[in-house]
Amino acid sequence: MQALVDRLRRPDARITVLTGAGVSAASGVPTFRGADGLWKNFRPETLATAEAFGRDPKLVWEWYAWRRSLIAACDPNPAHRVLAEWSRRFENFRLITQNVDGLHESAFAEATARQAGPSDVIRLHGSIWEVSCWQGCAKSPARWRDETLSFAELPPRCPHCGGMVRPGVVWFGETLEPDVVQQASDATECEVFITVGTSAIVYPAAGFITAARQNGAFTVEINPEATAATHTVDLALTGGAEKLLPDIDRQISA
Ligand code: BJW
Ligand code: ZN
Repeated sequence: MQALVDRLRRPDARITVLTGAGVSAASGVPTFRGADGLWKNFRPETLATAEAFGRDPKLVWEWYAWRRSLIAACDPNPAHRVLAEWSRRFENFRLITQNVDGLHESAFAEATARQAGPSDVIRLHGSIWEVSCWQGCAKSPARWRDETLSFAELPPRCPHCGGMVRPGVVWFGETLEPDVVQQASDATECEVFITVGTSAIVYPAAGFITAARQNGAFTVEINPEATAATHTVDLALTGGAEKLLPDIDRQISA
């Protein structure tokens, strides 16, 4: 722990944090895998793929509408707040998230009194608060924000062509946006790389941990459980992000 704290005491330290569902667990957002995870009751291939959407768009939308309502009732927790504060404190801080819930962005807006932009939070898997036209009709933008909690019909309709819209998230088998991947890849050129609350099994996200190590970063994991990354990092801290991140923050401020 001291090795990490010493590195974080420099305001010009180049720090990158990669988060996953576990960072939002203390806010009440279910993770995907594990005992209480979303995949316990739902099979990914029936809900989180384009094939599943093509087969049964109403079922997929019911799942996303349920998750939207659940997330809308959640607030950022101390882990999101520390990371938002670090984005102000450190000159060279990058935050990459696999999460689609928008809680990093909410914490960032609270800490900085401005909305988070794409370079403040690098969102690998999109946003549950965005949608796009399933047909990709010519008149519609690539995606747009829609925070509706009770849709008049499921699937909701594209205002531009009347076809279906889909959630603005990245499903299995879909390619991530190339500029987002590039930004995340650039962020692995850092001195300290901290992976927080991810099982580190979904790619390309998990590969950024390896890339950071290969780029010479001191790599750290924060997670209550052992993961695919635990034995590859320089320092594995066992515990919840909502406790450990504020602990680290207190130590670097002391
Ligand atoms: C706590 C805690 C607390 C609990 N504090 N922690 C290379 C190798 C092998 C496979 C592939 C590869 N490249 C691509 C693939 C295929 C695939 C993949 O990775 N498959 C693996 C499962 C093997 N990847 C893709 O398909 C990606 N696309 C792609 O690469 O395109 C190129 C391509 C195209 C076609 C063919 C091949 C390549 C896209 C991946 C999209 C993932 N989408 C989802 C759904 C998003 C939408 C939605 O939300 O509905 O993203 S799946 C789901 O997993 C979601 C998450 O972002 C992602 C990661 O999950 P995460 O965040 O790690 O959550 P959990 O639940 O797994 O873990 C939570 C952790 O928190 C646990 O460790 C807990 O212990 C911990 N925790 N409480 C701190 N308080
Ligand atoms: Zn359309």
